[in-house]
Amino acid sequence: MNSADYIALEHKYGAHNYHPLPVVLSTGKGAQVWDVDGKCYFDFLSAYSAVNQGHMHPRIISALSNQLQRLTLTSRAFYNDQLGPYEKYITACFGFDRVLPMNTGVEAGETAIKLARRWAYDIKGVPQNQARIVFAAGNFWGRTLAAISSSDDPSSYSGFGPFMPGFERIAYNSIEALETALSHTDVAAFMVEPIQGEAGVIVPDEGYLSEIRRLCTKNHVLWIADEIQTGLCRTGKMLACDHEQVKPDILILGKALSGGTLPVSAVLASHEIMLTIKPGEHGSTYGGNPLACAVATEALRVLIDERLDINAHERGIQLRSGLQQLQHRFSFIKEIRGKGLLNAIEIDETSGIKAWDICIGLAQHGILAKPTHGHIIRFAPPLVITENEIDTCLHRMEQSLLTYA
Ligand code: IF1
Repeated sequence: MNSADYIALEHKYGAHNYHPLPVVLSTGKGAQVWDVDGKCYFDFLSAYSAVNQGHMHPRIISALSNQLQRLTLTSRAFYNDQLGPYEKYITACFGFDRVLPMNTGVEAGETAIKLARRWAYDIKGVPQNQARIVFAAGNFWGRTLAAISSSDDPSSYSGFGPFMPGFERIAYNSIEALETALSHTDVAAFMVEPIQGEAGVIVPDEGYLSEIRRLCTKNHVLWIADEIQTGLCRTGKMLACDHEQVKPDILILGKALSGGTLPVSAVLASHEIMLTIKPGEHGSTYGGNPLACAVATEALRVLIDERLDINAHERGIQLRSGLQQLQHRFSFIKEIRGKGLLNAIEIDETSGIKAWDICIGLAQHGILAKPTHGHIIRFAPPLVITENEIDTCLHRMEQSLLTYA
């Protein structure tokens, strides 16, 4: 079978909930992937930041295959010999008392909101069913009914109502809006991404995270930091919050927590917050399974041992510098944004040039990237990408964009 055959199968038998680029991938290694015809690409999407450690990292695959020979799933009806050591390790990594293991990122978000509401009722004293959660405009934290209830993106929420009550949205990167919202006594939490990924890599002003910390503390409101996309070295620090040395009350992680092998997410919090949920009040079939714990432990160790935070920082500077040189040559590149290896370019919509067409051209030149919101292209390669590989990719980008010169 060739690419067209695989695409036809997905079109005929699958839901049409995505519009993929016409590329059919079959193998991957490090920053590169290969399609069924043997063409090699540099992956500048990284499965939306889930393969920070690179495709098929040998240490992570080894941890996976070793545990696969022993035990994959017990449910939490019993203990297992992987969960406790993993919980001790990940809580020490991030400086929290406790962790609640889940699977997908959106489940971690749902769990964080449930914890915040329960804390609001049991600890803060908010009247039952009155707890409010504040979100930022432009947020994206998944596809569940609660997640889309906080969204202001019609492609996320249209046609799926009615929506979750008790959710409020304020302008992102606005300290004034946050101060006003948090002054209400029934607010349980403010849930926000330190850099907004899906919104188009929106980097807030320096100091915004510090002000979130100050205002949440002042108003006895929990800060939930959604680091599912920005965390795990993606922005040049282990966590994006580390750029301002601030610590949220609840930290949610996912994606690269498993190095791109299987869904693993985590919610980290203090004793006070975490122990508001009692046995039998929350969970999931696969949450904390031995396979996930073994893989996540090794995925974290790889990030630390290989100093992928430093490489993300240095390669990010190199990439944005190269993109700025391209911007001088191609005026339709309206803006370059990013931190570490979470970057995006915004295409000037008045140019008539479509981000989709640019991505098709990039794919022909061996660079895989995907547009978001029609005119923004995310550039987020695996954090293992080398200096030479970035140079090679910048050259290929230039060759591809010459079409529009
Ligand atoms: C899709 C977007 C990215 C996330 C943040 C939680 C989650 C995500 C900051 C939920 C997930 C994924 C979902 C995937 C595409 C991708 C995405 F384009 F949708 F918005 F990355 F920007 N918090 N993002 O980015 O994690 O439940 O998916 O494990 O739904 O199309 P999940």
